[in-house]
Formats: sequence, structure tokens, C-alpha cells
Amino acid sequence: MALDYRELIPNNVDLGDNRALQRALEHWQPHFLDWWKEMGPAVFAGADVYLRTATAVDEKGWASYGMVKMPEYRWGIFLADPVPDRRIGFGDAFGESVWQQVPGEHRSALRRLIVTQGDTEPASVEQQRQLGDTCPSLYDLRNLFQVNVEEGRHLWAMVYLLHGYFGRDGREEAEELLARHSGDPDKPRILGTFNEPITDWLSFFMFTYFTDRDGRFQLKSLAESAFDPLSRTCRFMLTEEAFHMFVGASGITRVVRRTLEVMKALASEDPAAVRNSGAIDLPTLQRYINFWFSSSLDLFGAEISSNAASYFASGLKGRPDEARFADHSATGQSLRIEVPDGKGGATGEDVPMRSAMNEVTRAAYVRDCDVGVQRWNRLIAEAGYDFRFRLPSTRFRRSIGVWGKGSTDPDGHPVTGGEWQAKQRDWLPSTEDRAFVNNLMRRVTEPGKVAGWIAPPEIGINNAPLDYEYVRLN
Ligand code: BYC
Repeated sequence: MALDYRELIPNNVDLGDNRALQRALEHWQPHFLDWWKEMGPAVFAGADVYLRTATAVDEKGWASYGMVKMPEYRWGIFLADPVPDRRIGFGDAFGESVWQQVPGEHRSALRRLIVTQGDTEPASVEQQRQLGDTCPSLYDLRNLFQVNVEEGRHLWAMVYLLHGYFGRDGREEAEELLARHSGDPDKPRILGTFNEPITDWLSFFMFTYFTDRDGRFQLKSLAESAFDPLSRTCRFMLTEEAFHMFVGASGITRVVRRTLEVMKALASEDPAAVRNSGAIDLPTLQRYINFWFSSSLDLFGAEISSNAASYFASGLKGRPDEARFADHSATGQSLRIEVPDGKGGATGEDVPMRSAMNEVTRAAYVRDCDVGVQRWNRLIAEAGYDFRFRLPSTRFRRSIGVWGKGSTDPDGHPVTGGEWQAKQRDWLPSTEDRAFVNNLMRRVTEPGKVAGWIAPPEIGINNAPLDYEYVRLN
């Protein structure tokens, strides 16, 4: 279905037929634009950017590319096409028709899920707002802005659901999504990771690799929802999300490539020598991986969660790719979860499967994260070095869930507060690491040129050459 851009709010939900909803969203739109100007990209905010805009909601050929000023981006409301006679795919109401309206008994839980999802979208734009200042190339600057406008559109997607299906409460929640701010001590964003500062591009690539990937798994879970408008909007969001993870995966790959080139040229693996040559040494990259991976693990919630059990039972939130599971009721099954034994070790606890849904999703996420790690390791091996990256244990640096109280080392062995203090700088980016990385961040905006700490991309955007002027700075 082609998307209609003639409306003030582009949409494929027949907004023009629902005057009350249209007015409510047109009332919210200027608030969104004020927020974008105040909290969105701080540098090059008015530049012409080579952006893609959705033209259809199916998976093939949905994007058109052209020069757009970000505040003029056509943010809109796009839902994937309905699946005829769609049925609830899991939980107690398995096989019943999906819902086109919100059932009263699930109203508050659904609103909470939609608000939590919606809150992350503007949060990420806020976190990344200063990055344009230090872009390593016009290509990367363009990708940052593409990610930013799409996160803005994902916010629109959740605001549409709040306005369209939750009445006055929904409208109030939509205002609150613009009132909370990343890192604000009084009104922070809801989930921890979205309050972490992102002041350098290495963190941006780690975030788009690890945190956007959580987004992918959460959106897949919500795409299973019995509340069909939520399912349809998440299905379309997933097609946009894929690019964000490409930015992360290819970004880290390019950093690793550049580091290996420098190591080769120096004939040395010495981190200090690598740093002196303006590249990021592999142990520092490992510490950034440890930081963003562990932070993103918390986004899946607690290992044992009554919230997750009731979301599943009532059909609100399924498992990613639910159809792949043999049994969609998940009753009479359990999952063995490792919990601290209180004596410095771990012990297994059998948890009813429905209460362990967060862990099922987290485990799938960990496997997916490891794919990139192994790819980076192959590059290192091919270059002839023994160093290998690895994901730390899922117990490491957790704030949420059974491992949220004590501390462990990256292998997941509990450590005392003193040991943690002593070893932290080996495991996580230290103040010096951050200062070093931040110091490398210098703006490069000559078409085709790339900063010295990262290799050039392999191909341009939409078949444009690498020296294309992806952002006209004006
Ligand atoms: N930080 O019962 P539990 C994305 C809270 S990213 C702070 O385990 P549940 C994106 C939890 O709220 C995807 N608090 O929770 C990426 C609960 O609070 P209350 C975003 C946390 O409900 C990049 C309490 O701890 N989407 O799209 O099973 C760029 C007990 O926990 C955290 C979603 O998250 C945390 N990390 O699971 C842009 C999907 N984790 O009730 C975008 C919607 C948990 O005691 N959200 N808590 O006050 C959900 O499905 C669930 O809310 C969660 C939590 C999976 C997040």
C-alpha cells in the first residue's frame, strides 16, 4: 500500500476519517517539533541530509531517498498491512481473534508496555544529540541523522496508539514522553540504558549494536501481541530498525579493521602504541563491549517476572518469533535459571516457563549479539593475532534481576566490593579510556574523507559513491 504524504500527518490509518483523533495528534505535533528543536540534533540541525523516507509498508522497495532538512522530515503513522483473520498466537486466549480495541482488563498493562517502548525512542535521540559535532565522516553523519529521524517516527508510532486507543490517559502519557529527558535527575527516561550519556561515536556504534538489538527483540515480542494495532505498528518499525543495527555492526567492524591496520603497520599489539597512532586498542573495545552489552541485558527485565508471565498469559507480549515454538501455552514447563546461592556461587532454580519469558528472550538476544563478536574475531584471526573479543557473562554488572544485587567478574564469578573497585578499570571503560576516545573525536566533513580511528565504509548509501555529499552543511 503506497503512503500518502499530502496530509499534515502522513498516515495509512485513514486518519482523515477520525476527526477527533486527527485533532488530538495535530495538537501534539507542534509539541513534538518543539521537542525536536530543543532536544534533537544540536549541530547541523538545518542541513540538507540524504534521508530515506518510507513510501510503502511492505518489505520490498519501501524507501525513497532525497535531500531533506530534518525538521521537515515527514514523520507519520504507518502500520504494516493487516493479516486477514489473524489469531492470537500464544497464551490463554490462543486461537481466538486478535483485538482491534483494547480490552478493559488489559488497558493499564498495555498502556505501560506502549509507554515504556515509546519512552526509549526520544530518549535515544536525546542521548545522541551532540554527536554531529564530532562526526567521523559525512557518511556517518547522515546515518546518525537517519537513525534519529526514524526514532522520532517510532515515537509517533507509539503516540498514535496512545492517542487512538487510550483516551485522555493516553494523551497525557504522550505529553509525558516529551517531558522526561535522558539523564534528567528529576525526570529521567524509564529504562536505565536510556539515561547513559553517548558522547563519542564508539559508544554510538556500541549502542546501535547492543541496545538497538534489544529494540529488535522487544519489537518482535510486541509484534506477536493480540492487540493488533500494536502488532502492525511494530512489524513496520522492525523494517526500519534493521538499518540501525547495520550502523552498529558495520561501525564496530570498521573500528576493528582500522585498529588491525594500525597494529600491522606498527608490528605491535601494544595498546599504548596503538593509541599513539590514533586508533582504539582492542582491550579498550572489549571494555566498551562489556559496558553496553551488560547495560542492554537489563532491558529485558528480571529473570523471574510475574509481569512477563501475565503479559504472556493474556496475549499482550509473546516471545520473538513465537511461531517457531512448538507449544504456545507454555504451561507445565519450566526453565532452569541460575541464581546466586548466597555463598559466593550459583545454584539452579526451576522457574515456571511463563515467569521466565524475559530470560527466554534475553538468551536469544545473547546468541544474536555473539554473531557480530565472532565476525570481529575472524578479522582478528585473519590478521594473525591471538586476541579475541567475548561477551561477558550475563551476570556481569547487572542492576535488574537475580544478579542485580552483588557484583561479579566478567566470567560471572561473584566478587567482593573491594575486588570490584580494584578491578573495575580492567573490565569497564575507565575515565582515562573515555578521555582518550573522546579526544579522538574530531569532526571530519570533507566528502569522501574519514577520521583516522575508523576504516572507510565498504559501500555508500543507496549505491551513491563514498565521496557523495551525504549532508550539505549549508
Ligand atoms: N531499567 O518484572 P520486571 C528500543 C523495571 S529498546 C529500569 O522484570 P518486566 C530502542 C520494570 O519496569 C526496547 N527499570 O519487568 C533501542 C519493573 O518496574 P516496576 C524498548 C527496569 O515488565 C534503541 C521492575 O523493574 N522496549 O526500542 O517483566 C534506540 C521489575 O522488572 C529495567 C521495551 O522495553 C531497566 N533496564 O520487563 C531506540 C518493551 N528493566 O513495575 C529504541 C516494553 C526492568 O516494578 N517493555 N525494569 O515499577 C517491556 O516489555 C517491559 O517493561 C521490560 C521490563 C522488558 C522493559
